Amino acid sequence: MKRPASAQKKAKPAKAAKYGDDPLTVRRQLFEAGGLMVPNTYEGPQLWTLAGPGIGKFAKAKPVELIYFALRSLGQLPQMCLEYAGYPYMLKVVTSPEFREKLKPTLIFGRLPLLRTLKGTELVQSKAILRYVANLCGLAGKGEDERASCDMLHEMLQTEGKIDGH
Ligand SMILES: N[C@@H](CCC(=O)N[C@@H](CS)C(=O)NCC(=O)O)C(=O)O
Repeated sequence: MKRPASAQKKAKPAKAAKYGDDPLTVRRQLFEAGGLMVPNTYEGPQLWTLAGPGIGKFAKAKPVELIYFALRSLGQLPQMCLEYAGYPYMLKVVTSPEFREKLKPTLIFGRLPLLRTLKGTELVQSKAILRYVANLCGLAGKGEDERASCDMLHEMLQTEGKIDGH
């Protein structure tokens, strides 16, 4: 049976990112490097940039830069907000040896995640980063009460939510 013409059309390949490293290559190299458990003797690539494109009303927005390790943890929520809103971002993934040698000494509190804001401020502390990103993406709530309610839910999920296993 002949398939309808619309189904015969070849699916267009996803638009290649204009900037950033190829995600599949990054995944493979990260795997080869040992993910989070990168030995100090590892000599391959130590830093990758993954690009999240701007979509819809944020198609032309300036990207923010997020730096974190190859894990979800404290980098995941801001990344989810950016993805959900279609806000462009550059995620720099660093290995632990690269972090220890080059990045850690330059950080105000010596820890990641770090977000470089649109004005170039280096913001650390995951909750501060999340609030900044949520505001940028228009996801922080409208008006004081809604913003406070968003904060309340976030704090609950960070503490009680985890304790009760939800
Ligand atoms: N309170 C900080 C904690 C940051 C933190 O503990 N980061 C860890 C990774 S999840 C880190 O940078 N560890 C490396 C180190 O301490 O040298 C936040 O919420 O951002």
